[in-house]
Amino acid sequence: DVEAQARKLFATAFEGADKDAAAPGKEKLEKAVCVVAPGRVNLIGEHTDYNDGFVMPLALKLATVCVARRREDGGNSCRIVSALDPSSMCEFTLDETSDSLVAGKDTSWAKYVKGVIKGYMKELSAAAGSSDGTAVGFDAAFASDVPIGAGLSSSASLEVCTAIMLEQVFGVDSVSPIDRALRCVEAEHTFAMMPCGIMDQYISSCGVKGCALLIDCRSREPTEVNLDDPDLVIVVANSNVKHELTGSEYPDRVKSCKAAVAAVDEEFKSDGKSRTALRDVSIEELQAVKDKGAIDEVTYKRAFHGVSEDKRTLEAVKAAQAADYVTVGKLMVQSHESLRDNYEVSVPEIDFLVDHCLKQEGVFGSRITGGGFGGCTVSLVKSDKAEAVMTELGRAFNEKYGKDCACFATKLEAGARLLWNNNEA
Ligand code: GAF
Repeated sequence: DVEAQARKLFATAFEGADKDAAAPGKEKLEKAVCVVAPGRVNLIGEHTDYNDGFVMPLALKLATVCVARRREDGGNSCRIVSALDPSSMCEFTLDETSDSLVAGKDTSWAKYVKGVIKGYMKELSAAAGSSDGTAVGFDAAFASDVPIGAGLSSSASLEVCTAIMLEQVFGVDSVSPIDRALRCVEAEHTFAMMPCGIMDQYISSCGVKGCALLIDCRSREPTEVNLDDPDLVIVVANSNVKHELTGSEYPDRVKSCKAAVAAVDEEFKSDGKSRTALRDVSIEELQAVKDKGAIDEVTYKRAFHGVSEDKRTLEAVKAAQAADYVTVGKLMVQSHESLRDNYEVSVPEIDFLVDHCLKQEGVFGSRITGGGFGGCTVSLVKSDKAEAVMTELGRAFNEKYGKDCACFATKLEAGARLLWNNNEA
């Protein structure tokens, strides 16, 4: 299990434990804390978060775990290590005048950790209690079972895990879970150069057990949607096509959406309405600016997806609240079609998984989930059919592509939290 991995890594990396001898669960880990932050899967509301729209994700059991301890000598250096590559320990100081916390200097996995630290420097300096405001460093070991590049928010879970680790290690209690998520989004923007919305970090930080969250990405208000239904299973299938969202595909789509908003705002400015995001735009207005030639066909398609996806998401929430999974499923399929044809973020392997899943008995709906260009599908399935659906998906995918797709059924988990704190006697 991931917690055991993180414990063991901490003991071997920082306590000199013999890596073969450290018995799981028997490490000392004095004065250490252990926190967890989950990955996520999004049921519907894709590529809407950066348009001030609506999303409906849930937190997974797959998660990043961190065991960490404040430096006891009061120094400001940090050591971080990841179970993904235990040999690549990264050391740096909490010194904003040095290079160590400068965006762009580190392109390794440590950039996510450093980006979050940067956003907590004020609290870390205050927590140190030193007269010159120098922050105290820490040692931290990370382990995760969120697959990387699978569209399940491995990087957001690392960021949120880092944030809650800092809060726990340094006794910071002034940061709300939503504020924590926003700081992690900032880290993603500035240190990973990814202009993402707030969904991934938000659900990793604020997830609620048994529920998906409808998140209004403008007001940042969450609404719990209880899906803890024994008749329903959420199935995730990983195409194992690695998505790399660091290329231009994602930023290009963000830009297209903004261009459509600007064109509509310009065209209709005499009505005095303020339009700052796709959230404020209607299909009719989009059509009008397209007809005038103010936006091209591709920009129109991108924006059309965003506007129609918001509507679908709100309808899906209503249907889910009424346990009308047939309607939720239909909306998920429409979402997939729009992501495939209008937003153009799907790939053949994902389309195959969705199409094949929809042919199976007991499937309400299926779609691509996350940023796209590979990654996973999410499907709503009747409980008594879930095993058969997963087996058949695996078989058919292997037959077609000669490789496995990892399928799993997930429960709806809680967001980031403390697992234990050895400072509390
Ligand atoms: C990625 C981004 F990080 C999210 O903010 C969101 O835009 C998603 O793609 C698409 O819905 O996961």
